[in-house]
Amino acid sequence: MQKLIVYGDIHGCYDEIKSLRENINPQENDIEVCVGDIITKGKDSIKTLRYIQEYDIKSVLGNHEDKIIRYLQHEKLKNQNPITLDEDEKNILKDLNSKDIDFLITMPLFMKFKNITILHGGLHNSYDLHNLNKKEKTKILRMRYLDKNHNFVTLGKENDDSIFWADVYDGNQGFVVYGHQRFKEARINKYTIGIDTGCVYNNKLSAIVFELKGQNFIKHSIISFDKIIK
Ligand SMILES: [Mn+2]
Repeated sequence: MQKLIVYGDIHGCYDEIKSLRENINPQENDIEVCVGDIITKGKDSIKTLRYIQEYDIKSVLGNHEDKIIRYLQHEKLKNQNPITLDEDEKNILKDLNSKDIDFLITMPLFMKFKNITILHGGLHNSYDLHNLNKKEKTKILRMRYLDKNHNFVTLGKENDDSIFWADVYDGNQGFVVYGHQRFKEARINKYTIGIDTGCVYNNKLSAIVFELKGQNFIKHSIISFDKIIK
């Protein structure tokens, strides 16, 4: 039976993605997808990026890949680059080869497999994923909280009235698997599952494994691998 395997934010945690994947033991016709943020923060970003490519694992775009891509695009314009990279990002950039860059720039904002939609941050009930405007595209990568009128709340501006997007999402763009916002355990709502369990913050790396039954992928299990703390 074909499986759809979705990995949470890896952030350069190479040992953990390798171990988690070996535990899941994907078979030849299974589909493997990352929710983005494969790189940055952790110790092995490049090694992780190469591993993902080597095993033909797909990924949607994360805000951390997006930042590197936007930096590269600005560099081509030869103007003052408005994006500032930290040391970690500079080191990653220095080690990227042309294949890595091709992989990064072709990461899509979302992927759909039957009834399952995979994206990095979140979405609003008004969004049509196949017809997003520029602002909506940036929000797909970054969405966490909405205000009481369901407008996007910038990171750090959330308060007691803020609503987590997944709590009001009505399922109109399919069942969404997302990352970006980290939780101690995978966060399950009626139409969503948040799969970033903060591996790079010393918690664990998680994946959700669906099985194809008829025309739909049905939730099967959540598998995690604890962060290796040396
Ligand atoms: Mn993120």
